[in-house]
Amino acid sequence: MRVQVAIIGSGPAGLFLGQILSRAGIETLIIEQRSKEYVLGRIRAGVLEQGTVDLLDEIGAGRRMHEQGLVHDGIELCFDGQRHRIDLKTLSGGKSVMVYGQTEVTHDLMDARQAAGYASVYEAEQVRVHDFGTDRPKVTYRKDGVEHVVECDFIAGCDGFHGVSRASVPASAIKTYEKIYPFGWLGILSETPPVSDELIYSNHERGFALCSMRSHTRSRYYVQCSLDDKVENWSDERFWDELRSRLDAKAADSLVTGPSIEKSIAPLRSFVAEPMRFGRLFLAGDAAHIVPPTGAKGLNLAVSDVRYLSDAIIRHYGGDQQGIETYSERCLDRVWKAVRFSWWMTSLMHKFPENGDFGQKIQHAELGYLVDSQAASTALAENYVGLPY
Ligand code: RFL
Ligand code: PHB
Repeated sequence: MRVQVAIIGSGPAGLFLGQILSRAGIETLIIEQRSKEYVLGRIRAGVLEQGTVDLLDEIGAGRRMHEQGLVHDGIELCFDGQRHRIDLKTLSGGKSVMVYGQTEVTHDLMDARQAAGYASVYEAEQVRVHDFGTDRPKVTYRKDGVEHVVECDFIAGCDGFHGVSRASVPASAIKTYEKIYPFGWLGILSETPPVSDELIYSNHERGFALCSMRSHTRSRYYVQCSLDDKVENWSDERFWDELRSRLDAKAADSLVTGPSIEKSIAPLRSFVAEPMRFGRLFLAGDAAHIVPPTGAKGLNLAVSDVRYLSDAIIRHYGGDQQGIETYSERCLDRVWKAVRFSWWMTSLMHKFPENGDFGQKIQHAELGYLVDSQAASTALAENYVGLPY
């Protein structure tokens, strides 16, 4: 078969791209190795920047988000047993974030794609990308024992950190930058009301903790854990006790606990691959870069890549190659700023025993400066709500 753009991966990057291009009259095929149910079962991001909210609206998939999502005008930083509010809205000149789960975004985009009748293949095996250094790239995959060949003009590698797209680029053509953090996040989801109206990021001597939510009745909580820790080591009770110990007294007292409905450990990593275009293969989202979740940037960065990529491809079909030529450069400028912010938030909020007493004093001084200085709080706010495109 032939399509204009073959999209590998049905995560947020692939689904947003598919929707924008298909609506612009460009033929796309999404090829995903997992089942729809598996993709929807992954619990991930929860915070959408205004630009992500706007894009979901622009492609006609924002209705449920506006009904069910929670607009947040601030976040709280907790340290020394006290909470300090960062007024995102006032400090950023009127911007907010939307708390709405990645699972729901994915759900809404899958529904919109299906309703419009655009093509997707799930449970594709042995997905491979070929000939992207030529004008006639191809994607091959197997489905139900049958081999399929998709000829296309462009391949969009939206297949996440472990995908096949980046792995298919010769090592000599790509440079990668990586930082692995010496801890992970243990996260749980529970059908309990959130402990507070806003997210709480807590720096505590026992380690970092984050109180987030999916709705007024569903909470998402995380605690910093060691890299070799196992979910099996964490009963619900142990998790709640640990979380409570890392919060201020008021939050600890009002925390409502209950059985977890999901529990998982994620390692923390910063990673960037450069460039993000190899001939007619483009990388977008986690396929090209990973940030630790502390700054809530991963999904939002995938969306900003897709804005640039869809613009480039639409312009290409209008006879203008400029967007294609500058895709990588435009993305990476914003990517590195988000990588920096996520690294900074991670360094500020977590426990790093290897940094010693000096490191701890510096971290503490920085937290104090951050909440006392309008200039410092403003820098946090403008990055958290999302830098301009
Ligand atoms: P995804 O979502 O990983 O989707 C890639 C898709 O590609 C498929 N795939 C393949 N398909 C075909 N052939 C192959 N060979 C393939 N290999 C893989 C996969 O099955 C998958 O369906 O990447 P995408 O679309 O770039 O989206 C990125 C986001 O998922 C990610 O950045 C965020 O979840 C990160 N993140 C957060 N981001 C935010 O913006 N705000 C947050 O609050 C936030 N919180 C988080 C997070 C990530 C977390 N974890 C689990 C690391 C919290 C956590 C705990
Ligand atoms: C989440 O709700 O899953 C979440 C929120 C904020 C973050 C990371 C994760 O920084």
